[in-house]
Amino acid sequence: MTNPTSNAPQLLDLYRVMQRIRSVENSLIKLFADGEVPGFIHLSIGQEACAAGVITALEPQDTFATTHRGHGHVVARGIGLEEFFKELMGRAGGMCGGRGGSMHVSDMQLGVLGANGIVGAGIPIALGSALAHQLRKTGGVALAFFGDGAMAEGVLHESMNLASLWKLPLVFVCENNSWSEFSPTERQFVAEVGKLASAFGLGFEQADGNDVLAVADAARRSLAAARSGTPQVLEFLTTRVRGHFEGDPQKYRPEHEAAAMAARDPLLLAANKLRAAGTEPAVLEQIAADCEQQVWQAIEASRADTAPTFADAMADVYTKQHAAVSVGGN
Ligand SMILES: Cc1ncc(C[n+]2csc(CCOP(=O)(O)OP(=O)(O)O)c2C)c(N)n1
Ligand SMILES: [Mg+2]
Repeated sequence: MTNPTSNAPQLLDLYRVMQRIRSVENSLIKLFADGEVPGFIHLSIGQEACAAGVITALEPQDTFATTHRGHGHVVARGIGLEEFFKELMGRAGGMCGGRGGSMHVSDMQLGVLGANGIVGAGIPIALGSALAHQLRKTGGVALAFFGDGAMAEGVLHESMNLASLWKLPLVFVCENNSWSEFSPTERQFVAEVGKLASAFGLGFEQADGNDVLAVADAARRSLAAARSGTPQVLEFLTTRVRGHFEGDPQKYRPEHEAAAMAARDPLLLAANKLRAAGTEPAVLEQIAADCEQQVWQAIEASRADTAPTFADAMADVYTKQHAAVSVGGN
């Protein structure tokens, strides 16, 4: 059994990351309700341990592709909060000039290959990145985040096949929150992701996705194996606390889930362990206060920024060639 006191410094660092994500997501609930964030947003409240635990195990040269529910991953990787909020609020200073929003957050300098609105579509992007790591001998590993909703997607199966065939430095990371939009996983997929892993000859590990230390340990093992040419699959069992998208009334969801999820809150679980190891409650309160302050400072800066001009909003949408074709009526 692990000694809680010896893990406390690592757990406190991970708690900080989880709290930062939670503060970002909580602020977005309010911003979205107030009409300050256009489009759809999918919040990762309840899944912070997956993001914090996996991302902490990455090396600087590693890369990852995330999903429509990707705020936690990019925040854990250290994406600039101002650029992030400006993007979500449709401002010119966002990392995509305010044109992409929540489902297009990215930062190539940090190896963040982008969020993605198409289920499963980040997986082959990560596969390509893993191939680039292998060919260029960067020593890096690529990660493909996906949800249980992507388990039945052909592109996952094809990517697993190629990863195994070419021995790519790739980790498939399934955040299984047991819901895909409004349907439970068992209504979507006949098998389990672990069985897919074994069918394709990939290493597999499953862990409690709300226990941040368990996530970090599993991620470190998988990354080490993938770095030496044995691609891996990780499955984290976690909880989607909010609706599929912000504003989803969730009438399809059994009422008892809320209490079960509250008891498994990853921040609560980590805070309990930290207190048991002697961390003063005031330390945790200060972390939350600091995160709030940083988040709202970034939001104020975003509010002060302007929307992109019409010309900037249209830039890079079509190449000249395509523009000419579309004008020509094709
Ligand atoms: C190819 C494709 N099919 C369907 C959709 C509609 N859609 C958006 S999110 C989603 C469910 C995704 O569930 P999961 O992968 O488990 O991720 P979660 O939302 O639980 O994080 C679906 C079906 C889509 N965006 N892309
Ligand atoms: Mg899901």
